[in-house]
Amino acid sequence: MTYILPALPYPTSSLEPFYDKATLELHYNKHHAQYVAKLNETVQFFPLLADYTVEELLGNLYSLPSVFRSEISHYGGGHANHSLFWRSMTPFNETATFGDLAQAIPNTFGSFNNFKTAFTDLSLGIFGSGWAWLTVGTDNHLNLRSTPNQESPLLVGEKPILCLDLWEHAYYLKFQNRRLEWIESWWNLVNWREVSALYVRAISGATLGQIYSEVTPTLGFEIAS
Ligand code: MN3
Repeated sequence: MTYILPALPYPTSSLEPFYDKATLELHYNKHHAQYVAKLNETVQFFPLLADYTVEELLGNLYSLPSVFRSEISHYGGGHANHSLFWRSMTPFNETATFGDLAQAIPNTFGSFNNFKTAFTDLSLGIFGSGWAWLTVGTDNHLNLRSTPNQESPLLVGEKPILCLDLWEHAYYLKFQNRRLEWIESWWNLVNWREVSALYVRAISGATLGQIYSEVTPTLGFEIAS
């Protein structure tokens, strides 16, 4: 398999003012694209991996040859994490959650606001570069977790359904050292419709391929490539 940079489901200017076009384009065209290129370099001489999606690579990392593991964790994680990051944002202001997730979040965290506060605190507390996650755990319960660098929750068997990039490259051009402003800005962009769809597939027993490969609606925009 040759891994490809997924098309964005919205124009690069459409997340303004919450996510600026210049940062988004640099982030997508340079950072994410580089992870895809390096992942392809890593797997090119290993045809046994040809049938795996990037999520399946990460979910089965410890059954892969150890010589590739750190590269697949880093470059594959970088590819999978950013792919989820893009699809879990939308230019349409969605303040409500949808479907089963609208019940599961308050059931797990007490209220939607508690969840939001806990996720924000988690994001603020990450040292250095990393990610904040809402995941479906192996017991099908919702979890909050952070990971360093490009590590994916898929490495420990959890299925991420929402993520926030806390690497400085994700926000420094506009927000500089004001990480809280980036986090608060990003909340305006969460694509709850998509996160809810991922949740439903994740708790249904669907395979990693099925959970993440389903085509994301283009939201009525022409695809920006
Ligand atoms: Mn990033």
